[in-house]
Formats: sequence, structure tokens, C-alpha cells
Amino acid sequence: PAIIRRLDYRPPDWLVPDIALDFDLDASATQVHAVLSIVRNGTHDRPLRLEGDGLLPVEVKVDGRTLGPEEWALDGGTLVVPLNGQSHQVETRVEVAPDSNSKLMGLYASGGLLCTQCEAEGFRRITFFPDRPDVLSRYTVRMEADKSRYPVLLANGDPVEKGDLPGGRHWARWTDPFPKPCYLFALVAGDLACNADRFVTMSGREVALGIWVREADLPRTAHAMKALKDSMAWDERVYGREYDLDVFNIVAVADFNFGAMENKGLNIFNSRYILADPETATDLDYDGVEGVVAHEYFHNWSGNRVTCRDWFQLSLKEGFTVFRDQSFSADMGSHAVKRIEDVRILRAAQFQEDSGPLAHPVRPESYMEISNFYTATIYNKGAELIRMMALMLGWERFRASTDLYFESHDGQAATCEDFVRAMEEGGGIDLSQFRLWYEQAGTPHVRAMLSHDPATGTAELLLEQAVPPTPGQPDKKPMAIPMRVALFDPASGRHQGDQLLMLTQAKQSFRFEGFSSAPILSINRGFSAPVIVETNRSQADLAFLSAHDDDPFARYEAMQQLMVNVLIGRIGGQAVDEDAVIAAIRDTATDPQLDPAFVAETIRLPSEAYLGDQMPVVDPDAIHAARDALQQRIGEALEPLWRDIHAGTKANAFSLSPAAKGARKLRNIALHYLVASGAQDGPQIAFAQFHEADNMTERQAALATLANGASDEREAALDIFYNRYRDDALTLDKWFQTQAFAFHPNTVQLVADLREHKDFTLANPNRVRSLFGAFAGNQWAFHHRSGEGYRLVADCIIALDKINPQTAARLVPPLGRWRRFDEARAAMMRAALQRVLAEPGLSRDVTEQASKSLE
Ligand code: B3K
Ligand code: ZN
Repeated sequence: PAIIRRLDYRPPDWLVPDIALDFDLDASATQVHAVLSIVRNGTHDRPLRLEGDGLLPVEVKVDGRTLGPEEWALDGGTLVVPLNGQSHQVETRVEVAPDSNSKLMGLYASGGLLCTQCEAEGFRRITFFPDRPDVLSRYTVRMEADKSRYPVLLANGDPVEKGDLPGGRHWARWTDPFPKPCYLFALVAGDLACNADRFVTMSGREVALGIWVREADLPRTAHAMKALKDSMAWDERVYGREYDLDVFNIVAVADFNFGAMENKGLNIFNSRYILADPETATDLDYDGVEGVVAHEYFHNWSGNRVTCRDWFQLSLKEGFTVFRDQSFSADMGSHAVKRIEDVRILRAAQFQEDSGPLAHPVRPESYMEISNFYTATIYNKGAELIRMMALMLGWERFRASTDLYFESHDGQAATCEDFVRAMEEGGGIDLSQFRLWYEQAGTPHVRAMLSHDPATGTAELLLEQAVPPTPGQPDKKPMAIPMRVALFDPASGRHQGDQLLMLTQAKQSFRFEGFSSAPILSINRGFSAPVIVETNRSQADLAFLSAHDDDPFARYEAMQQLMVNVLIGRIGGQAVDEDAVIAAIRDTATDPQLDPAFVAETIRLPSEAYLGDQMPVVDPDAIHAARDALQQRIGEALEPLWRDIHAGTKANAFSLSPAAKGARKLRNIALHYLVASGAQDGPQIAFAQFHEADNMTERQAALATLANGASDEREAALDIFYNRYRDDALTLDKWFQTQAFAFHPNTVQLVADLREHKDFTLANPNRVRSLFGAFAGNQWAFHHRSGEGYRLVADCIIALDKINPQTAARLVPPLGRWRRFDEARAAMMRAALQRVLAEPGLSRDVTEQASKSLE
């Protein structure tokens, strides 16, 4: 397959200021009539090229005249029409079949609905068009359909007209006054019920809000509606951004390749990010709904009003929008806990990506298939870049810069460079070296050595940075790394102020005066830079920080590092002091000043995957054994505490208040340690929680705890859960996911059996992710020494590629991490990738991921 390069960018040959689309909708045969007004862009004699994917023109007209078959050509899928004038009207007619569209790109059917997904390149599966984000058009959309089957007809923008037709049919017309790239086009037709509400904007305009779902799901839409209104108000208050249309609609669909899509005025969502009620959604699910609703809403400015010039600029909208949704969620809940969660996700997904064969810069240089670049690097590392700029500028100047960015690029297709320049201008700062964050892949390593001279009372902090080589980038330049640090006086337990140090050289030292005794280093506070920090801090220093650091992230980090050191020591066969960890956990868990949600985050052991990341060669079995043993020791040593917490956090009635959510989080950790202790009654207590819970947060946590062991309660709980939720797809996903993610010696076999379960299907991406996505993230099980885990995932990729290549390609990266494992495992992982690559007719999506993974 061809490789697309960033530096090959050329402005479009033809612009399309206006497009009128007419859909005659039908599940098996939809007619699409498109009328494009086109204008030659610049002086050239190149023909009009309209991309198509799987389309055959039924008719092509130019300025009202039907062209003969010799007057146009198909080049690959692209329709090529030579034209003489400066501007023309070009019409095409095609037919598409939504119900056989299993890729879920373009116009497809999902549970009786017809809906679209165009980003990145799905519009070309609907009609012929210059499918690139820098061609912005005003859309008019007419839809016609059977009225009983598709009573609701929605598209972008505002509804303008509708009417009935003979034969039980009806029609509707929508127009979107804002020029937009075709990836933001959307329509939905179906039998949907609406949760209708309204929002009055800061300038007093009334917006009609609608969340459209199946009738039976209406009671589960309240949280999403609240999140939408909160997001609208937040973007006005924090960024001064007002909504710009008279309606804002969201539709939930069951079959969706990712989380949701920000189509102008008509967001389309994976139903898992809309539907929530206490019976079926965990607190994490509730937070997911809030975060994704906000994310898609925020795209209205960061993405839609200002869009991307080309797909290499994807992080322009995604990194910025993730930063915005993270800040919003922090404001809605706890800043400390949100930062911890976000860093955990970054480390689990992005650091792994950045250290493997698929590492790429936040602004990539090339791709084969753009769908493969909706990555943790573009999204989450991209958000960290914005966060660092905000930190360096300070909020006021950052806000002035975002205002400048929005004002100067409104209605345009912009670049990451445009954003950085707005930060420079609005913030009065030079970001020349900072731009390397967009160019260089790989996670920087920072070594921090603090020394102290009692004679002069001087502390010296030596910082050294190194960016590891990544594919295509063997040598790296030093980056500009903002490091928030504080030096603690161990006697008083206080520091003299938080400082922002800019590390800009490979090696740099910073002096601090006035320390009669050696201070303790708190570094990368708030996780100010997305780097890996190594320090010369002792376990005693870390224990001190875990009790005293006033930066919640640094406090959490100290505790995690304390645990990591013990676990890695234990794996390496060293004598380690587990009691320090146990004491620190006890002190944290019994500190009445602390937020229970923060406590729960902090006393949790680092994941097996994170421990693997700390080792030169990942040893999944040794990691599991060490972590399991420490968990048991913590459970045993503090058993009365776990019993107390578990009993003391039981609520009388369900609430979504931060306090209630925090209590549930802590309760679940306590249950987990209690069961891990091996206490005789552990499984009964877990089963009782499972049975009595009035909410899914406690029920699923109890199920997950039981799923790790081999008790009678395990089987009983799984059966009950299945029977209770078998007809609720989103909740049944949890049944698959919990088993695939369990620490159970037979997980590989269980997953193989679940694949044959009557409720498993490759046609639904959520179901696939619940089983295989979760399994591939279960380090101990996936990397089972038999290699069976690799075989299962490779089989799934091969089968799924024929149905849905985009979702299949998402399962490849776990196999690509073979360099991190012992030779026996690495050989089996490579063999699995080779088997995938040998498959005839493999998609471009999987080909790119699998071949890069073997390089
Ligand atoms: N912009 C979409 C992602 C589309 C993914 C296409 N492969 C959702 C989001 O990031 O908001
Ligand atoms: Zn996004």
C-alpha cells in the first residue's frame, strides 16, 4: 500500500464551497445524489478528482449535462473528470448498501437504524468527493425514507423543512450554515425516542438539545444530558466559547468503532458513552459518559470551527480536545484523582506505544492508513503537550493565546504549527525548542540526582535527559522539559515553594541555598512533563513523601515508587522491606484528612503491565507471583483495617456525589485486599457485596474479585450476572470483560471458550473489545508461556479483518511488543504476526500495523 507523507502536502486543486445531498434511504439500497459546486483553486490544468471507495457512478453530470462513459474515468476508486472552466456544477448518483457495511465506515445499519461515520475517510464510501479535511463546504441534506421504519431523520446543522410523501414515505431537509470538511458530515434515520432539553447560551440564544436513543433506553440518558449542559456552560466560562447552532443532537448506536464522533450539530455515540443508570453502569462508566460527551461537545470549537489542514495535524484537534475534556472532568470532580487516572492511562497506553515498533511523533511524518493513527500518542501525549504549554504560559496567557488561536483560524483548516504560533504570540514566549515535542517520538528519560553540601547549606539538583531512539529517528535532540520541583525539609515536613525548572540541555544542574540538612526531592509534581523520571531517592525518602507531599500527584507517585521498588526487588530475588509499604498503606488508609477516592488510588498496587515496563525483559509469571504475594501480605497484615473500611463504607442509598463515589472506590479496594488475604470468609463477603449491591460499581468489583479465584462463589456470581443481564448488551460486555481480565490460571482457556459463546460476535466492536481487548491487556494471561494467548488474538485479528479491519488493527499492537519479552515468547509473538501477514487479502489497516510491528 502507498505511503502518505506529511511533507507532500499540497493545497486542493478544486474547492467545493457548496454541496447538496439527496438520500433515498433504504437498508439494502440507498440512492445518493450529490450536487457539488466546484471552483478551481489556483492556476493549474489538473482534472477534478473525487475520491470514492467501493462506489460506482450510476450517472455523472457537469453543468446539467450527463457525461458519456468516455468523459470520466475511475482511477482506483477515484472518479476523474477533466474540466475546462473555473467553476462548475458536478452531479453524481451512486447506490450504497448500508446493511452489508460491516466496516462501520460510511453509511451503515445498526440495530434497525441507519447512521454514518465519516472520520477519517468514510465519506468516500457514501459519495464521490475530495475527501480531505481542508476542503470546507456548506451542506444541504435532503433525506427521504419509509416513515414507519425511519420516523426520525437527522442531519448536521438546523432542520429547515419536512413533509409526507405517498406510499408511507416522508422527507426532511437540513442545512448547516458552517462550512465543514466532509469527515464531519452525518445523518441518522430510525425509530428513536428523544430526551429533549434546552440550553440558553451566554448571549441568550436558546439551543434545543436532543439525545436520541431506543425508547427503552430513555431512562438511561439523564447523566449524558447533564454532562452536555455542564460542558456547554464550562466552555463558555473557561474558554469563552459559545455554541453556534439552534439545535444540538446526540444519537446513541450499538455498533461503533470507537467512542463517539463530533459531527457538526449531530454527535453520534457508541451507546456505552451515553447510557448509564446505577443498575448497569459503574462510576467509571458514568465518568466515561461525562468525559466523552464533553470531549465531543468541545470539538465544536477545537475541531469543527477550527479544523485540521491534513491528517498529520490530527493532534491539533485531538490533543487539545483531550486536554479540554480532562480539565472539565477535573473541575467536575477531583483534580488530584483525575490527574492520577490520566497519568495511569498515559503510562499504560502511550508510554508502551512510544517504546515499541509503532512509536510515532505527535505530528507523524507518514502513514499507510490514517485510521491507525487515532492513537494514545496523538490523543493523550498530544494533550500533555498542550498541558505543558499551559503550565509554561500560566492560565491567563494560555487563555489569551487560545482566544487568539480561535479568532485567527475560525473557519479554517489549521496546523499544529498554527497552534504553537498562537501560543508564542499570545503568551510572549519562544517555543522553538518546545516544538521538538511534536517532532520527536519516544518518552524522554530524566535522571535526577540531588546532592547536598552541609558545609555551604547548598543542595544541587543534577538533571540529565535522554530520548530513546524510535523507528526512523535514531538520534534525538534534547527537549525543553518543564519540571515542577520542591525540596522538603525532613524536619519540618515542609518546603519553601514549588518551582518550575526548565530542563533544556542534555545535562543541567540547579542550585538551592539554605539547607542545613539534606532536603528530600519532590519532582515532576503534578506530572508536569510526560517523561520517565529516575531518582536517587531512598525508600525512606519515598515513605516520607508518601506521607507529607502536598502535591497529590507526587504523593501518589512516591507511594507507587515505593511499591515498585519492593516488587522489582522481590522479582530480582533481593531482600526487600515490605513492611515499609505496609506501613505507608496503613498510614494513608487511616489518614482522616485524605479524600477516600485519593486514598483508593494511592494504596492500589501498580499494575502488572506497569511493573513489566520497569524491567529490561518482562517476566509475566514472576511479576504476577510477586504482586500476588505482596497483595496477600498487605491483605493479611492489615486485615482488620480492610474489614473496618469495607463495613464502614457501606452506603444506605445510592448517590453519585463525589463522597459516595470515593467511598465505593475505597470499599472495593478494601474488599480486594480482604479477599487477597486468603481470609476464610473472603469469598462469602465478596459474594454478599455482589448480591446486595444497589449499584454496578460494587457489583462488578465484587464479581472481578471473585473471578480471580476458584471459589464456588465465583461460578455462582458469574451465572447470576449472566442471567440477569443477558439481554442488555452493554452490561453483558462486562461479563465477557471481567472474565478476560481476571487473574485466573485458566484465563486463556476461558477466553477460547467465550469466543464460542452464543453471545459472542465479531460484528459488534464493543463485544470484541470486551473479550479480546481486555484479554490482550491481561499481561499474565495473554503472555501465557504456551503461546496460546498469542494464537487466540491472531486468530481473532484474521477473522475480524474480513469484517471490520479498523477494529482488527487495534488488536495488533499487543503482539508487536515482542522485543520486551524473552526469546521464547518473542518468537511466538513474531510467528503470530507473520501468520497474520500471510493472510491473503489482508486490509491496509492490519498490514500496516503487523508489518511495522515486525520491523
Ligand atoms: N474524532 C473521533 C475519532 C474518529 C476516529 C476515526 N478512526 C472521535 C473523537 O476523537 O472525538
Ligand atoms: Zn476527539
